[in-house]
Amino acid sequence: MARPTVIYFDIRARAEPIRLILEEMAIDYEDHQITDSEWSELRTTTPFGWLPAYREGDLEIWQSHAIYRHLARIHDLYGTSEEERIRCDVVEEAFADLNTLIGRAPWRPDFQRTRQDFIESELSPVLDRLERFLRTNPRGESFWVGSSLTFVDLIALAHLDCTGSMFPEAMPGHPTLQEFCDGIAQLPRIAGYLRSDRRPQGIQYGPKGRIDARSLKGWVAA
Ligand SMILES: N[C@@H](CCC(=O)N[C@@H](CS)C(=O)NCC(=O)O)C(=O)O
Repeated sequence: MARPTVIYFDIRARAEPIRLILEEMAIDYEDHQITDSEWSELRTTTPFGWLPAYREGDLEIWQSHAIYRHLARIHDLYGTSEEERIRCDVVEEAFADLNTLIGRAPWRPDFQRTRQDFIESELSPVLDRLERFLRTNPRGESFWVGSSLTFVDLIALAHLDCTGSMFPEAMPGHPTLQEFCDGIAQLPRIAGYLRSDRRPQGIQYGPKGRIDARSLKGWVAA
């Protein structure tokens, strides 16, 4: 396999599941975090006008979920039966919805004033439903699908971690989700990555710029 390159911004967001999969598979990769000026040039050449993109030799992929699924297929992280693959797809889409919800929230007008209401009336119900769905895995709550790791566990960790950083008040009410995250975060390679300086400190972008994990003041409740 040619050394892959992940092309994205200096944040976790949609590229973090890609990084987590490559880290867990112990694949050496380049994490190309582009600057604003590089992006204004590159944007016009991209098929959809968005990142992330992924390169592996001659292969180029331009949609985040196509990248996740490609990596899942080639690294055998896509379940062991059609039933499990369907459950992977369902979980993948449910987390895409969560990512959209938390990614768009900071852009709402006057968001800091309505933040608590957002957590109670929008975010927590979504987390409740995700938690209920995790509990329907007949093989237990350590994984979303079956009894071993799939790519959707790494998507789930990426987006739940992001949710917990931006909205820490929302997570304590969801102990099963938190225990799931703690379990995956303890896998040796994932734990090594989470502690490393390979991991971007930026979580998402908001109207005031990058939301940084080292200084969440202004995003978490005062
Ligand atoms: N459907 C695309 C959406 C990607 C997307 O929304 N990317 C955002 C960052 S998360 C982007 O490239 N924004 C740059 C811009 O709008 O200029 C995917 O999943 O890859």
